[in-house]
Amino acid sequence: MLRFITIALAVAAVLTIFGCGSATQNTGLAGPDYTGDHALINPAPTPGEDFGFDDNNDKTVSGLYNYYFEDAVNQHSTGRWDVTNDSGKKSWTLSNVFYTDPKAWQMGGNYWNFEHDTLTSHPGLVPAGRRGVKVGFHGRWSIDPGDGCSVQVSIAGGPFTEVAFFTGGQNPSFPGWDRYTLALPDCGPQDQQYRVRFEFSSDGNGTNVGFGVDRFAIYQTKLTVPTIDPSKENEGALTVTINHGFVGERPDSYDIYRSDISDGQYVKVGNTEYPGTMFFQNWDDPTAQAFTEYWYKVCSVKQGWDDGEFSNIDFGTYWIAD
Ligand SMILES: [Ca+2]
Ligand SMILES: [Ca+2]
Ligand SMILES: [Ca+2]
Repeated sequence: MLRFITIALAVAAVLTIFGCGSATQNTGLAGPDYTGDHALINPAPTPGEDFGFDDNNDKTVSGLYNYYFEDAVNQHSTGRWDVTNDSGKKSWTLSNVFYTDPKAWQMGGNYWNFEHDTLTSHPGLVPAGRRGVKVGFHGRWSIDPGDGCSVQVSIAGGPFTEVAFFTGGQNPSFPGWDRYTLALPDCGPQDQQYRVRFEFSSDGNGTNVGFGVDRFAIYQTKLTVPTIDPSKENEGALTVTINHGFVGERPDSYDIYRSDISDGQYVKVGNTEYPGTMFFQNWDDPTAQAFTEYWYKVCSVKQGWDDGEFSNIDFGTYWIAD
């Protein structure tokens, strides 16, 4: 008898550790199937992309990003999000445990069994045809295996679909914060409202800290801004050397604009593909005349993006070889 009890306790301990007892799974959740497949589980953090805004200037214009919804998460954030607490206990609250002073959204700290709570951004309008739309935020999470936080998107009032699911672990810098960037669907042929939802749920078996969200945005990274260096005394051709920008979204190609004088009217005179692997791109002006000075500026272009900001302006000349 003692031997049987020992085995039974060992089995129960294994079920507790792995959270795989069928009786402990969530039932009746309105969201996606938490026991089924998830498109992306525990994505790796994405260092390198950060937002210029903070709690003092969270409506600022950025040279690097187009923001469609942004929130540094502060004392004003209750007016920017919708919160539901569908089964009582803890709920999404503005916490003093933050990445950027003074607040961050937090679900739990610690959460209870049988939670079901949502945090949904107000709509952000994404312009027609926009590609490369992303959601970015700083996250701080520690969640038991049977529980999870689903990040979802709704477009034009449609159903929420899952983008990523966080469960059974914690972010690498925990109890610090890590930055996450997740791709969202392209915008359709008309302007569309995007909303992002964090849906947290827990089963009846074991709890943990929960999920925190700070410095959040639905956004697009702007195109890189090149610099140019046209030839001054080239032999046989006027060559515009385009040096790639190293910050921002890589372009499909560059548009080259030309004018006869530095502050004159610039007209598009060519386009050259972004070569990708090269450090720079040389473009020979096919209509430039020898011994004549021309002025140039160049911008990045890509389908689904606004044209990038113009490069520096510079002049070029060439002479004819003997
Ligand atoms: Ca709750
Ligand atoms: Ca904050
Ligand atoms: Ca649990």
